[in-house]
Amino acid sequence: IGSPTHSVVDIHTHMYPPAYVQLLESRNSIPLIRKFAGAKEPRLIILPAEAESLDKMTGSPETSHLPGRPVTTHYSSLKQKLHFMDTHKIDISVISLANPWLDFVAPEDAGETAKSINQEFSNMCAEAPGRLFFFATLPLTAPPETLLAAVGHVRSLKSCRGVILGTSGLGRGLDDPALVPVLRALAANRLTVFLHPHYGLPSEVWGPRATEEYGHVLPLALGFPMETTIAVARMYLAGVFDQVPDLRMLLAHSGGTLPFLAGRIESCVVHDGHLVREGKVGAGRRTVWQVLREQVYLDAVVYSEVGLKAAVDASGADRLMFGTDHPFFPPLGGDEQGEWESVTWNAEAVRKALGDGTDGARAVMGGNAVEVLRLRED
Ligand code: 5CU
Repeated sequence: IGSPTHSVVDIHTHMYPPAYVQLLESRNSIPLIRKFAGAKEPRLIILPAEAESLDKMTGSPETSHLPGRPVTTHYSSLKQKLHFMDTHKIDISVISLANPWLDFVAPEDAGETAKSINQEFSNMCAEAPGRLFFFATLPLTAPPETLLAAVGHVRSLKSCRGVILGTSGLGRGLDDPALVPVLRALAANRLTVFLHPHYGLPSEVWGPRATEEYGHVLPLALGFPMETTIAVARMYLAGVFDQVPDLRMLLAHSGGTLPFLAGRIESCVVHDGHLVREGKVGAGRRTVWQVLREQVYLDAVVYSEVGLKAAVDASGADRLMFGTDHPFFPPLGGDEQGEWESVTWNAEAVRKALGDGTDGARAVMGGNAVEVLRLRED
């Protein structure tokens, strides 16, 4: 999917460094990594539905019915990440820790845990100079001074280009005024915030049949994108984008459903009596559309040209960046060392939405990431 003159960059690609794997192995409640008798690989169990399956488990279940997903070499091995990149002709990857990051770590441990994990990411990048950069992880449960010190630490790491952030923020969401100083510090240091979901929607919305019958489809396909949509809508309504005008956010999964629903959000704002009475719908208001074009970037991890076209229309082809979501969505039953269909679907969506070999397609496949994340700089 690459070419000699135009870099292909994967900005949505996760790694589980050994220290994080050990942390998850030491746990008894989600998120955790557990070994099961007869299973080749340990299992990563992170979603509430998987915890339910784990709780219901009795005896030794068949290895085909284990909860969670297998922790293959794709999760932690740098050699494997580089092989995956080579297989898919990806020149540069901007790696990040996967959900749920350090959201569960005790306040007193969070600062040091973040420091060592970010250092591990920095070391991995140093092993493949020019090919790897990273989004760091913040100790969000730590006291405010530790959290701000962590921003200072990650900005000093050569290959760090931003931070990956979940939607819970300090525990009360991203519209929490207490988070504003952190967002200001990130913006001041030109650290892009890669916003990624984890919590989805409450399990009840999936109905009583979901756990037994529908696998992970509903929380991953619908819960994740709705979570992102809601988090950004709350930030918008709270005025966070105006309070931190230099903040730049890269939204996972093409912004959830934001490109599709921005018009509806706008209409609901303009027709809301409470907002109008409070003077929040005055002439100086920036619309959701403006924020999408001024402060937001979207990844291209949406798997179809239909969703991608909406993302292009909402934010512009100059604000979209290709991603793979590796190591998630491997080919089931296929060769994990070969091409992954999940990757080719995303690359094909870019070609179909923007045209094969066009400037727009090249920008989305890598040019935008190189510019926005300064990937040619040391
Ligand atoms: O398959 C999954 O659970 C996931 C996940 O947890 N995080 C992610 O980014 N993609 C897929």
